[in-house]
Amino acid sequence: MKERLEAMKAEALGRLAEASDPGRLNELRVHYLGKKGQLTEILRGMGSLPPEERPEIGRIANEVRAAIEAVIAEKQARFEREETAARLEAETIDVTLPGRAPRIGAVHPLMKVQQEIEDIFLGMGYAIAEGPEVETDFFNFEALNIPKNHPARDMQDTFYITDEILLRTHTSPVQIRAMRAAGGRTPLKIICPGKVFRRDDDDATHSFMFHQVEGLVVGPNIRMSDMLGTLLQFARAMFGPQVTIRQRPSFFPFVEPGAEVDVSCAQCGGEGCRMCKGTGWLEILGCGMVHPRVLEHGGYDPKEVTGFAFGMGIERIALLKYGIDDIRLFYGGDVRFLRQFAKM
Ligand code: FA5
Repeated sequence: MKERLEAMKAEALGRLAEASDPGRLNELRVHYLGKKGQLTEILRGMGSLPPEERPEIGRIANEVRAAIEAVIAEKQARFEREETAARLEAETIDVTLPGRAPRIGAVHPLMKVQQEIEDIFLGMGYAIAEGPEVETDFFNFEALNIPKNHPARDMQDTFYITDEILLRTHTSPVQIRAMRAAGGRTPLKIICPGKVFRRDDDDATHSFMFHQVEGLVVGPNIRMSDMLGTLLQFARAMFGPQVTIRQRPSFFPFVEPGAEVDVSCAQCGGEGCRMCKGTGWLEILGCGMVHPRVLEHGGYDPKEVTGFAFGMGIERIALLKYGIDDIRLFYGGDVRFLRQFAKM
């Protein structure tokens, strides 16, 4: 029996030495040490031994078991170490590789200018109002003192959807909506930024869709000088403290008197340059004192209150502010153009 145990030990150690993976190791463990394994099989014959020999055989059997277990444990540990090392190797991150920097977007220059205009007027106590881009003929024209067949309709070539529904040609209809929403309350001070649409041919300074900001103030004793002071303050906040403004008489049916306001060219300081076409001045907006009939359409009594209104093209302000010479660049979606505004 002793020889059988020794022979089994030698065989087991030899086969264990050749085992090359944890699965095989487990097979051998079960084969030699398992409940139905070789060692149990041999020990089953103990009963036939004389009693004095049994302790000796028991000792040898324990030694054999311990020797086999030790080799299994040692190989098991080695396999685990190798597996961990292989996994670490496979998961290695090369920290010296250059990273992939995410591309950072930028606020569109038109939205930047719009936000800047909003900030300037919010700082002067104005609220922001909004109105629909699809408008009725009434709000876009009639209520603004431009009846059907009035020649002033030709000033804004219109996209009609039906006879009575159109794409708004300016932000001025929001004047009427804001006045009606205010229900006669004064003072009313709002600006309204938004998209407008005209059947203009696209060129360097015109687009069929562009953006305006409307302004409206209504209250007792609102005067033309209030309007000019407000617009001067706006022009200086937008283009720099050195600029000044001038007004030229102009006609819009919804104001009386009406004017166009020019700002002195910030590029040349009024000397005359390419930007201002040698005049020293740049037109930025239309404005005027709100026509009494428009106040009435808004629910105000023109004997009690007066008001001023203005409307500017956001594209025009952006062209001047950034020295851009073609409005179409704003709509092209060319990231090389747009990226320049990321850090401004
Ligand atoms: C108006 O739209 C008036 N509603 C402005 C106004 C409001 C006057 C309140 C008085 C009181 P006008 O048609 O001039 O006015 O347009 C205003 C500005 O929009 C122009 O100065 C110009 O900067 C811009 N604009 C007009 N047409 C286009 C176009 N096709 N593309 C880009 N900008 C345009």
